[in-house]
Amino acid sequence: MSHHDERTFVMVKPDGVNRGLIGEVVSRFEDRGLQLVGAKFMQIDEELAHEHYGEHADKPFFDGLVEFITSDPVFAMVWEGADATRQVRAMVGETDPAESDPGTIRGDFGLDLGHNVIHASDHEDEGANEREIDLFFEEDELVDWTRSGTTWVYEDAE
Ligand code: IDP
Ligand code: MG
Repeated sequence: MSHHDERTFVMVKPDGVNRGLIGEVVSRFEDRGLQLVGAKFMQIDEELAHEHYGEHADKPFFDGLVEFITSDPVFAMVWEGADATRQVRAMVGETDPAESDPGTIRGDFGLDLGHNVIHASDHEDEGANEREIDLFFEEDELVDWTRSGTTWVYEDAE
């Protein structure tokens, strides 16, 4: 393992999928130099939605959030790279697209808190990345590999 191997969970939500933003989102992380190690186009069921968003179970928006996230397919991904969880969150923007800077994914593609295009593991929630990866992916669905371009991303790459 090197410090380039941090993994984080990312998901294009049903609004992003319906708006045709899967490719755009994937491109941004690829362009940054992060490496894809897993991806799955899937529909989230009620049980998985409750587990994934369990921390929000007592919030007034919870039922609507579960209904939204189960309403249509999502594109779930695992991205790997140095400081991946924090870097991806910075690229995603604030929870509310209206408060997100232009240049971030939510700041470029969203206007509404309830439809904010993308989910990414919270870097301030210790272990959220591993927990969410385990929830959505089996071990054998993640690929150990090194993208050839990655050797040019890091000065100390082997
Ligand atoms: P995050 O996605 O930026 O980590 P969280 O606070 O973890 O934001 O909330 C999870 C998701 O719940 C948000 O991405 C958004 O889809 C939804 N959400 C959060 N707060 C609200 C709200 O006040 N109204 C409606 N939906 C909300
Ligand atoms: Mg969160």
